[in-house]
Amino acid sequence: MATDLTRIPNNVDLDSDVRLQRALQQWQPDFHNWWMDVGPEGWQAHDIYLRTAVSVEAGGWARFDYVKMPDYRWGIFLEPDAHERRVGFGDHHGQPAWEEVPGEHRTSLRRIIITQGDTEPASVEQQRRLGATAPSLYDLRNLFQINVEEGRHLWAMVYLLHRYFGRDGREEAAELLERRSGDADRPRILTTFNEPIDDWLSFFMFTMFTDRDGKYQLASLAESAFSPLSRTTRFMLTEEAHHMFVGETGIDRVVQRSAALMADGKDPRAEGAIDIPTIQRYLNRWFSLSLDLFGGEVSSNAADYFAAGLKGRYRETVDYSDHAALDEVYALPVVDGGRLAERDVPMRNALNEVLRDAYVKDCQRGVDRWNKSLHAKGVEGLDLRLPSKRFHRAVGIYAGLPFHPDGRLISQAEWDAAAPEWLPTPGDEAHVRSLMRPVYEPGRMASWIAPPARGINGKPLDFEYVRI
Ligand code: BYC
Repeated sequence: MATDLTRIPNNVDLDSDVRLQRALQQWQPDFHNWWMDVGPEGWQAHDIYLRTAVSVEAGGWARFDYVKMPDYRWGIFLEPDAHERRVGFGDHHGQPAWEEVPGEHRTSLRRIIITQGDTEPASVEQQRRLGATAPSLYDLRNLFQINVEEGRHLWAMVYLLHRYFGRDGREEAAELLERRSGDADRPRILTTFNEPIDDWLSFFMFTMFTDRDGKYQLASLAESAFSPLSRTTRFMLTEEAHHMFVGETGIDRVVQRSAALMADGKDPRAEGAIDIPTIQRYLNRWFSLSLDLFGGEVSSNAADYFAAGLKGRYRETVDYSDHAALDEVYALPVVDGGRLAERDVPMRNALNEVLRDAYVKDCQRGVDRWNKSLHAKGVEGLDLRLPSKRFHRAVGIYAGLPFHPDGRLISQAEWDAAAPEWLPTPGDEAHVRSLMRPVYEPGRMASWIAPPARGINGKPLDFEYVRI
């Protein structure tokens, strides 16, 4: 495909940077090929009612129109510069923020940007087959909106690699299109981004829990002393909000549907809906997989990133007064001689855990909302719960150890016996899969999900969000 960079909406003065233009011109056709190869399967020629970012001006940054996905204008946007921005934390606190990459932090910064960038195409690959089974045109459109925006987030990281990291940045940008989610030889970097997402319950759990990890990681990068990273992640966060909305309201609608059936004395499974215990098991799975994405509880990487000013805490500038975090400790429950005991960890080494705590609180707010929907229909005693941070972990100090969802360390035999109550069983998966049938008549919903409260951009629910 001919590369026409004038079509890339941007606020980074792309026209005046010939070297950057050349790098992006080489990368763009590869991105297009990647999108056609492993992007949304079967929908590339359809008109989709999409939001496109066209500027960063408050209130006016997005435009809605019918677009074919391959023609989506993946733009490059950075939030405007804060005047005389300063490093907000760590050992360089108070010094002027950086407009270029300091040599001593180049390797770490590049690694953070690559890891962030790698998750974006990974999620598109994970979700590529969901278009065959969407529960409504509204949901189908939301899936594609998320997919194109993850594509744009990849562009955002590739812009940083091309603009600030020279030749090795360009090589890394190429590799972002070469790894594949779930591939045995060239997997995506982080664990969770290699898990398949083949059904819509998993998709809503992923956008609720895994995209929310994105929110927290991006927010901590928004604090970065490297201003271009801070500015681009701040703009990404505005798009991320919609992804989490899709997840949180998606699960809420599944819960509402099942609660309404139960209120009528019916069994959700028998009625082609999803029973609450199955929803709980999917929640347990995706919440624990997403907790892994924060890294180890005790991490010298996290301490180094903080000291250097690369990655701060959530709302570092607003919520904290001590930006050095040198004198505090974090009381961390660790397994010691077969029992849990608290150990004080120097705060800088516990920053992954501090971020994870902020994340858990945010997830709890969503779960409370789902329980409200249960109670509104008079369903009591089936409240959904977040399992303990220790449950079913594959990364960090609790990895592979048998923990009860309430956080107690149990024996392996107890775990083996109870795991089918806690994690999706083959029977759950078969039931959920059996419900995955496309419903593509405007305004109609699948049997297992309630309609959303409202349509998109003021349009009615029976609007043709995807032209079939
Ligand atoms: N999988 O010190 P540790 C999003 C590695 S989601 C595999 O404990 P650290 C999105 C680690 O690399 C947000 N490996 O962890 C959501 C290290 O390797 P080395 C994505 C893992 O480094 C939905 C070793 O284990 N953004 O945007 O403090 C849709 C020890 O690591 C994992 C970011 O993640 C894992 N889960 O923290 C679309 C931000 N965890 O050094 C998009 C950038 C750890 O021994 N990334 N390891 O070779 C980071 O800040 C950090 O890399 C992490 C890990 C927070 C992920």
